[in-house]
Amino acid sequence: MQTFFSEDHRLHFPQAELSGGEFVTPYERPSRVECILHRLRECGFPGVTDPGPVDMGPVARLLDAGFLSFLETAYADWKAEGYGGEVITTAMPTRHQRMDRIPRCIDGRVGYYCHASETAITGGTWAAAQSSMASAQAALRAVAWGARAAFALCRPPGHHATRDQFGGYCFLNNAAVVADMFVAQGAKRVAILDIDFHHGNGTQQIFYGRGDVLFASLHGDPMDMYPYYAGFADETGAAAGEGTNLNYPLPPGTPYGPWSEALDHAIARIRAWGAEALVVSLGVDAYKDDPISFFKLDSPDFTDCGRRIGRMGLPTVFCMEGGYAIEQVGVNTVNVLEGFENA
Ligand code: Q9C
Ligand code: ZN
Repeated sequence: MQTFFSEDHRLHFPQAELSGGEFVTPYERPSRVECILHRLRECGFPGVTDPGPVDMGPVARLLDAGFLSFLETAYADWKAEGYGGEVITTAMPTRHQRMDRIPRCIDGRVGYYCHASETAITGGTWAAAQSSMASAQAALRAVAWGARAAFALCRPPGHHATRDQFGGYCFLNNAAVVADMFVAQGAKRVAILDIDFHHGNGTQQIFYGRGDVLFASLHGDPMDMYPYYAGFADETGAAAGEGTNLNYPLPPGTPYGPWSEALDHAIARIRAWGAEALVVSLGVDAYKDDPISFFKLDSPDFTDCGRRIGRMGLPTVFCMEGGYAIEQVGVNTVNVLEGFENA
């Protein structure tokens, strides 16, 4: 399968992530994708294709206009205020506060459009996020034109970004836009399978009320893990989307056995529902040595996981999400793709 990838991801590399009360070098860093590119080459995958420019039409159709223009000018607005550092929020609206007013000042706007303060915006973030989206869209086009599958090597990732909030290292929800583009091209039912270790709260939020896109996520129990306030099993969708949101929260230490049972359950539900196309939010942070996660998958498990996804027989777009064990992120990611191809 073809890989789509833009070098412009490098434009996003904040100096700092707020972690454990300290500023550390962000876990979500450029070397992650270098490691994946290296492994793709090692395994004889076909060349990597630059996606060309992003198509903002499908992005603007799905996401909030105010949010998009916020992202575009956030860093410039921050600098214009006289601030010396990167854009990091201090406040966010919480319970008992007003959610229906968008502040004029940049400090207030950053919090309004954010749901977690570990994630900084730099001068290059908007361009990098657009290039990541461009890769996802190019992969969608390859599949729409007849490829069985394509791999969008997205960076920064997307699945924590809601219709109008960034956070969790994510700015634009690549997988969500791909799913919506499948629908726009005529698919009646599209499934998103999110195997990143973290709950895909952004993707869930975007499709929660829709019956044409099913979202299924395997993740660390939000009682014990970010994003903390979403991802519980009783979140099943609303209105037209009732029954099309499937959460599989799993406890600390979960190994491949129970994880793969949940995967099989999700796959069976997607099959029974009648999905015509599949988007995989491909995070490999369920790996046993991931520095910020608590599952216990080993590298060969990712191959088996890919095989199970491949057996679904659906046109599939893979969008890269998380995975922070730098030395193994390439092997684990490519294992999923190889398992899929050899299914
Ligand atoms: N001390 C993705 O995997 N919490 N995002 C980090 C580190 C946020 C992960 C805590 C994790 C976000 C795409
Ligand atoms: Zn993750």
